[in-house]
Amino acid sequence: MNGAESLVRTLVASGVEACFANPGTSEMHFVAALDRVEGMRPVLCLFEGVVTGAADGYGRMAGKPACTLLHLGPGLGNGWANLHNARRAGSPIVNVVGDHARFHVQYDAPLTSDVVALARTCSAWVHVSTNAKSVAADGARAVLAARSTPGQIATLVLPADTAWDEADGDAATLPVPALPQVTGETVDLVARVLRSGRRSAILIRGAGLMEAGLAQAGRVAEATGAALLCDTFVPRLQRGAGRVEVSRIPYFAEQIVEFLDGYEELVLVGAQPPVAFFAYPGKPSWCVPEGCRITYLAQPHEDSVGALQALAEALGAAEQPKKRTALRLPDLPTGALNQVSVGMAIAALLPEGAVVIDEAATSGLAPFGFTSTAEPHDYLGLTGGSIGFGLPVAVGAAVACPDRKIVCLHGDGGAMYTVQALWTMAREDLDIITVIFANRSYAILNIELARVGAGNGGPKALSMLDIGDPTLDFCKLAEGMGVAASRATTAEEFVAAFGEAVRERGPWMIEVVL
Ligand SMILES: Cc1ncc(C[n+]2csc(CCOP(=O)(O)OP(=O)(O)O)c2C)c(N)n1
Repeated sequence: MNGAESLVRTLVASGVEACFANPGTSEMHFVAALDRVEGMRPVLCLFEGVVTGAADGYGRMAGKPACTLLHLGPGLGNGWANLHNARRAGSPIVNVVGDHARFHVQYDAPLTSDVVALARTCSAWVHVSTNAKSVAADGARAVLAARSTPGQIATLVLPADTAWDEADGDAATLPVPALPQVTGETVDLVARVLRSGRRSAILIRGAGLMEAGLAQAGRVAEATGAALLCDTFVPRLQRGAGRVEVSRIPYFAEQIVEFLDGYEELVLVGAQPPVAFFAYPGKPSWCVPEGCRITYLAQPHEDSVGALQALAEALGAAEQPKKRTALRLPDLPTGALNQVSVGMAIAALLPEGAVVIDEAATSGLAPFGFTSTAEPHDYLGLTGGSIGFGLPVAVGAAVACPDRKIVCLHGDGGAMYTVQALWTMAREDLDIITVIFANRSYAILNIELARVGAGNGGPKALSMLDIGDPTLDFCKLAEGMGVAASRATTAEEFVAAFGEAVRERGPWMIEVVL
């Protein structure tokens, strides 16, 4: 058995069952090992940004890591932006990067680069394997690092000779440590804060936004009157009918300030204090109201669901929250096609258990609003602000959850960053409906141009924000990659197309002409 096979065997034994890959010569032994080892699903992606985004989506939905397979520094560089988003989401990823054989590095061949330097900027754990005999154990450690709470990116650099040299066999898997518990003192402190009578909010991120955590948070909210909040961009939120609802913090700095105005106590559960996404001249970056006290119930690495439950008990809260979202579906829209009619249609037709991935940018507000009372679903947001995450994350979510309908809402600008994901959707026959909001513009940047005080923009400036010439034909792009496609110009056409895509299985793309 060579090093590559010992590594793949160890990864599979450690629960890593999917490999999103774009390999090259230095990864050929890893690729060959995939045939000799049962249990690893290889998924080819045609650009590394798709590889890393797919691994992010898989990690968010499976709650355990997939591995990537990237080609030296350039492959890692191409995949970096979606690793950044994944890092911000706390996604577990075993990021395998092939490199030159160690004896080859001295010759400075064309693909030689400082892989480790690049890897450090997006990874919590980086290791270069030095020996075919230890590469399996390195793999086991990488899985352990990736599976910490929250998840981390563990980059294992695999020099080609450590893959092809003889190994001793696979390595023992490593047990994942139990989650650190929040102390009773902390729970009591937060209970006192929430009983103080001061106006309070609880900002939750991570496991606390899953159904079980939300139920505990709902108990706390009903016992104390505290508001339940989540960040603008959440890694994963379970919402819709039957769930305890949280209010999402808005995007722009002044909106956040207004939204948080009057709160005197902010309790953080796996979250950081809210700040503005960007700095603007004369506008605040720090958005917590002056005089508002911040108390941490649980840090991101701690058991936030357990902490919320302990808090609910300490407060003597009722066993179950009384208030859960009631199913309320909008009427099917007719007439003009815009984000409101699209949002109504999606909310009305969304199947139970769907996974909604949101990179709809300026078209996302209405769909988010209408789906709040739709069938229960998961919602995944753009945690790191690097656009081009949605289509790849949809790929990974579909591989992780083959029995769930994946609905990917995307701006046309962002979609062009990683449009190759459509090809993988077709090749793997993934059950994904992609909705592209074709406004032919970088619309958000038109808003930002004025907001940052850069003026209204002349023809050159405005041309940098316009993607309408030539017109992108998303139907042709999708069909050219094997994905069934249709174009909607009215609400009726969208309802018909989305309804059909919900009933059928497999990848669909609907271009919403705005
Ligand atoms: C990697 C990366 N490059 C550039 C940007 C800057 N950026 C933010 S939004 C945006 C355009 C988004 O356009 P689109 O997806 O069509 O959504 P719209 O704003 O039109 O709703 C750009 C280029 C970014 N966020 N990330």
